[in-house]
Amino acid sequence: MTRNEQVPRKITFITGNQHKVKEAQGIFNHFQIEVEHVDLGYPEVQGDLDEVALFGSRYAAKRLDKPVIVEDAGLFIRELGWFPGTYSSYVQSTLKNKGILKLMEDVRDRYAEFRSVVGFATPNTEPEIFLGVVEGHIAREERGNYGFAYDPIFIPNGYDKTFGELKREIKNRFSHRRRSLEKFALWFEDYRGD
Ligand code: ITT
Repeated sequence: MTRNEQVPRKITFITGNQHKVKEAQGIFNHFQIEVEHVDLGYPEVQGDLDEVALFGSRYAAKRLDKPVIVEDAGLFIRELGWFPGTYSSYVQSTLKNKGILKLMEDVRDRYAEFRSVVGFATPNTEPEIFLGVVEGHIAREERGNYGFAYDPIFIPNGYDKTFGELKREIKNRFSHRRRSLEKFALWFEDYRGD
């Protein structure tokens, strides 16, 4: 059977973020994977993205007694010592984009990257993780209403628009989340576990 003739497979995606669900659906369409969304909530351990994805997927697979994926992401700005990084969620709800732009006011090196780590686990097996990165830089001002959170201040390499100015289908072609979910999807095609 060729890839295109494959029967759709389902994966349970644990997240509290509706934007991520929509992006994941758009991406998984290319791989004949159907997304079942569950907003279970899982304890986010203090640690890097890998640790959060490992712990979260292990925890959720055991709680739901089925295979699951979780995804942990963040914006990493080089000149700020890779801040906000694992504090992205907290910083987005406190400093917000305006606060980041203020911190970056006199900064010339504006390099930043979004990173995304997908964790896949089953109740009986150790998690697998998949990293996706997109490189770019921080804009001088917020632009665009598409996307969410840091999208209006992030300009991906090769573009002069922010993610906030790019429609979801364009962001989905090469975003950090596209890259981590695509790695997972290709691996999952050959996965024959439980
Ligand atoms: P979960 O329930 O899946 O954990 P979350 O919104 O808490 O959802 P993360 O912890 O993975 O998501 O992400 C941390 C923050 O990073 C998130 O709240 C956003 O502020 C930011 N972020 C992640 N992905 C982003 C993206 O594609 N565009 C803009 N900001 C993003």
